Amino acid sequence: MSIIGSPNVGKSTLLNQLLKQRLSIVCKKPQTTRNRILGIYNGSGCQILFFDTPGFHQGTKALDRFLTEQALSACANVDLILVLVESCGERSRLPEPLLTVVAQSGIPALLAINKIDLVERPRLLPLMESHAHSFPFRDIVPVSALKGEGLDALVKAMVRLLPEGPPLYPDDMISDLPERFFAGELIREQVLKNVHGEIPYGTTVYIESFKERDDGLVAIEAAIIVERESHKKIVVGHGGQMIRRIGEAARGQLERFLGAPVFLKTFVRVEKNWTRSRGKLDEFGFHEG
Ligand SMILES: Nc1nc2c(ncn2[C@@H]2O[C@H](COP(=O)(O)OP(=O)(O)OP(=O)(O)O)[C@@H](O)[C@H]2O)c(=O)[nH]1
Ligand SMILES: [Mg+2]
Repeated sequence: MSIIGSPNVGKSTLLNQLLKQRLSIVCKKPQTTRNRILGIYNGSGCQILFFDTPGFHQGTKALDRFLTEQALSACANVDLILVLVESCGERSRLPEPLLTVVAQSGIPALLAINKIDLVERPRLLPLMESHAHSFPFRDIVPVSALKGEGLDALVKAMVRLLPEGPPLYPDDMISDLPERFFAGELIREQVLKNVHGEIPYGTTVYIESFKERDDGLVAIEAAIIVERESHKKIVVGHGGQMIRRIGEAARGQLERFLGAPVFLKTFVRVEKNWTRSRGKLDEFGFHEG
């Protein structure tokens, strides 16, 4: 099943809580997730395959179009769609263009209202009622992905709505994506956290090499790719201060994720306007599917 919704509503936080692992990177800034990411949930007697997706928004650059395609492709070939909204403010509204796609797909949809830790309970009921009138959701579940509230009820609702079948993956597997993909994501997460303004949106991380040595150490070389020389200066920082901070924080996260000591070498490379080029997206691993 797929988790879809506007940017920043907490899709990746929800996936991580369900899986009890930091699989998909999370940031307080929107447009964090860039790929459709499979997470495999193994509960008692059930396996649920989740796709985390980029927040749905309508930009025009090649990268924006890629993100939208990833979100939309998640509305096909699944048994259930989980739409996520927030419990107050602008993002508590249903994302209309996405709902149109869901309606056309004919796939059953479930709504989760997230971030209920931020609102008073009496406010939720009118919101749930209004959303129930707007779209034929099979169920509506209030949750707090951050605090882990309501997740049992959410999983129950999903199990009820999903068809039965044999498990598709071994029960110790958590994703089908390679470790080097997650390595790039963990480094990009640190760029998002440490570099402010627009720069992280024009940044990607390309893993040039990923080697597990015989002594157990994992040696990773990563290029942080930016759009302009002026961005490179900021990501490198005064006397290399920023890139060192990003590298150190990322190395800690990588060691936790891989469960092994990591030697990480990072450098910054300029690729002019790569976010506008379909060819460059392909080169950096933004593949359809
Ligand atoms: N208070 C509160 N914050 C939350 C909750 N769930 C997520 N957040 C925060 O919301 C922000 C965005 O979370 P993400 O999980 O990155 O959101 P997303 O929908 O995956 O965002 P994109 O990948 O950019 O589309 C982060 O700062 C989270 O900590 C929640 O239940 N309560
Ligand atoms: Mg996300």
